[in-house]
Amino acid sequence: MKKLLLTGFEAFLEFPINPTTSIAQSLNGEQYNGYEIIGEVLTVDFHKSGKQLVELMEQHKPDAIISLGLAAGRNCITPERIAINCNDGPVDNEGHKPDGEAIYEDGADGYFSTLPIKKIVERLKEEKLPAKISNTAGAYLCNNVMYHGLHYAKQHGLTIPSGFIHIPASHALAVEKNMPSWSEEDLLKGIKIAIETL
Ligand code: PCA
Repeated sequence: MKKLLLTGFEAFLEFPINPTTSIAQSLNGEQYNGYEIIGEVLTVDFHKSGKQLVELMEQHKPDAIISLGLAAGRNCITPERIAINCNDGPVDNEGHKPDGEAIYEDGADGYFSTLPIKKIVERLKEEKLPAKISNTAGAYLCNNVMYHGLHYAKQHGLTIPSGFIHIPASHALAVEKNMPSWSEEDLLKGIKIAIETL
């Protein structure tokens, strides 16, 4: 059976809950749409998160990769179009604060997602789940992990679908912080629909 590497992130910054943690954990070991799902939770650490993804790629040799992250304040599911070769943004969970450095000195400026991002958005909307393509994943850890996955695939001649999807806050997080939110059920349903498009 084919393997899908599905990653989420731990909590970070002022957000005590990261809804992507439980999505990765709950789908870990499940079989869905012809894929065995390997669900893993990454740290929010500029020195480690990308390496963790690459190690998981080397260990499992997945046939597809979907990485998930929280985009607090967004109101819909947003597959990301592009990852850029830049680390910037607020402090990570280990206290590192980059200042616009390249992720790989010799890396491409950017890599486009190889997930079927248009199809994902169409299918989500057909199921009445709000979605749109995002043209920037920022320069924080979500961009960093997406870049690492696509860079590794390029360097190793892998033609697998690989990319990143940002999701809105869950209600549990929005109770703590005032922001747009979705039920955990709908977030999970949205990610399963994304997996169905592969
Ligand atoms: N979102 C952050 C990092 C971890 C997460 O879930 C981001 O958008 O970069």
